[in-house]
Amino acid sequence: MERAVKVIPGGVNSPVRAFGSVGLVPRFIARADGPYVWDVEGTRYLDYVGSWGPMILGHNDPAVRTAVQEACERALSFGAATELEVQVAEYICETVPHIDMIRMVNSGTEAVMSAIRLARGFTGRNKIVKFAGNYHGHSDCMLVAAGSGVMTAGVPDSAGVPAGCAQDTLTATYNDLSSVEALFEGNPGQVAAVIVEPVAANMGVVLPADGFLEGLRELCDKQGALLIFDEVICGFRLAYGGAAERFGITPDLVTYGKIIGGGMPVGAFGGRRDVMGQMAPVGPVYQAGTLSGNPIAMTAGLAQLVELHDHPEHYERLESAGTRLFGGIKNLLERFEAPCTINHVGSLGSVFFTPDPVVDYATAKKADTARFAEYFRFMLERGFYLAPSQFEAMFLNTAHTDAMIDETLGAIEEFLKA
Ligand code: KE4
Repeated sequence: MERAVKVIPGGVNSPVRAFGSVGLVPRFIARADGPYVWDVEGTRYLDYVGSWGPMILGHNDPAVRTAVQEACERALSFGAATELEVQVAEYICETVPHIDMIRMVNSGTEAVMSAIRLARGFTGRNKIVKFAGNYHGHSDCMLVAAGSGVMTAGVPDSAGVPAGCAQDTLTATYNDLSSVEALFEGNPGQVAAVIVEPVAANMGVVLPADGFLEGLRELCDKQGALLIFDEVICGFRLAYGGAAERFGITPDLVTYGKIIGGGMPVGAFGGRRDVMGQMAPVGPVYQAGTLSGNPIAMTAGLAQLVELHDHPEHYERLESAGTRLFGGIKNLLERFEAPCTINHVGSLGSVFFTPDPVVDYATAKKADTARFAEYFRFMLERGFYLAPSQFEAMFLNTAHTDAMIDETLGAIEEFLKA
């Protein structure tokens, strides 16, 4: 870490990795396999971060690894059209009902930035509605009341974002449809899109209230705005078709990241053909990327998606593992009357150190982050690697066994007793 901070700001290539809010020196990870990571001192941890979501099959999955190793024999990057990119796009369009067309990029941030520009280009409108506590990557206009690392750092907006950029970003309250209606009424005919994390996971996990997502769909239809589901976390996790499938809502555009790359840098945006058809080179909305659709990244992503799609039992396992872990934590919190609450869905969950229900940014911010830091440190010392922030999620993967989950519950029980 002393070496790192001399040459990398804060010693990390992404702020939330710095362990700032948990007051520890970050563990430098050397290798991973299945549900485990090992740090440079050889200490093994049961990993509940999974690279923040991508490692849904566990680390070093044989199907993904062998496909990548074999692809490397053929070269790393061409910057040219390849059949593989067509195969990946065809596969996703065939297996995800609401995706007519898709464009590959290199990160979730890039996917959201591109989808926002597309929505503005398609509608001819400038305003974008987002929700306080939702995090959509670090493009300028999305760093307004953002979640994840900015929320962790307690600075929901970033320096360096010109007022001119932020002024077109309107912030609503998650799970509060009236706050969205008010923004539409206050900006008639000006809202290009509403972008939402269909299950929020960047202020900790916050589930959509009954009718919330349906209400957004209706409002966007009524107002002529596009509904963008940011499924960078939910996509291919909450179901193969993501939150859109799980909750039965059809967005106009979806953004992906994480799982779609199988651990390699991949983002994507896709959806309605009439909207996607506005993208360069066939339409007026420009977007580009040297390494977009990179052969190695596409190989890793396709291998992971095919494994997930061809084996629905993976999703049954993720559901049962989530019920065991998060249901088990809920029982412990009740048994010890801990001033905590837990939100979870499928293989995603968060323990909040506040007794009140967490349904939006304001209630999430009530959490006792100092107490979370104690919990994090307690678990890390016992070999459990959690996301180093109250405002992130626990990510289960198919490599976590019931025995490992029960061990985790045992450690949490010890913490609650202490
Ligand atoms: P990336 O640019 O980090 O690939 O994706 C940005 C992004 C967009 N949308 C959602 C819903 C996201 O959760 C993310 C990124 N997630 C964070 C973890 N909460 C990435 C971890 C980090 O910043 O290092």
